[in-house]
Amino acid sequence: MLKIDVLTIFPEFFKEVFDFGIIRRAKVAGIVEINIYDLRSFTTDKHRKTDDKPFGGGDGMVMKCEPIFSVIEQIIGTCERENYPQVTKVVLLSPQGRVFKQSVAREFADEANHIVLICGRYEGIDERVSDALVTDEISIGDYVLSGGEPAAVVLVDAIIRLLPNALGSETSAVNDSFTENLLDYPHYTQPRDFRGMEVPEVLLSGNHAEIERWRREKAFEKTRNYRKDLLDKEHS
Ligand code: 9D3
Repeated sequence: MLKIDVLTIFPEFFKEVFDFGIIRRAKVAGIVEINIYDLRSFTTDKHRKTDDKPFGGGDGMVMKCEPIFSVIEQIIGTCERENYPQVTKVVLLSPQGRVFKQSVAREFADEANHIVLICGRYEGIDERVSDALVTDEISIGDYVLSGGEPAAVVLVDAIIRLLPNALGSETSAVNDSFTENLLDYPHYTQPRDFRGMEVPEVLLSGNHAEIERWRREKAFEKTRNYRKDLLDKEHS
């Protein structure tokens, strides 16, 4: 059982997002447990402040470290990274992190049994969180989000579907090394003729060797056209 804890100042953001499809099924099957922690409830001051003005001046606000240290101490039992169990990952979602890839999802799915996701907001998070608590800093790509919450959803989805038995018997997350760095081939279903747009003849032929060859060719063609970087790149 993988435990995923999400730390956020917007717990409502996650209320429905984990209750559909593969994630819901994995929860019901006892493959994963997901808990949302409201950082505001770990504040101790009268105004329940999760952020404050930056030392040194400047625009914007910085997330305070105390609530984050408190919740980590409660859920892991220590807020010293050196004392975490080997299988515990404390992940800070941030634009400064290493970019999330399928290989990173696999790494987490294979190695962790407890993943804590810290969602930042505002201009940033007090650096002492990274210095003392965080084992992995992750970005989901080169665009600006308003916080780490959407990124946390992306990680949770990508990791859970890689867990043993998370997908139904009908599908498999085990891609062979050949298709892993290729875009998918085109898919068609009924009707055969939709407003004059016809399904490629080869798919109706019943010749499975032919079909396999066509799909492989189309996958390469799409990858060459849209994602040449995937073909150039070294494996994984
Ligand atoms: C406008 C503030 N920016 C000044 C250079 C820095 C900045 C701080 C915080 C930009 C975005 C954010 C909030 N983003 C995330 O917390 C985040 C994120 C992202 O923005 N892009 C890709 N992955 C991620 S993971 C977390």
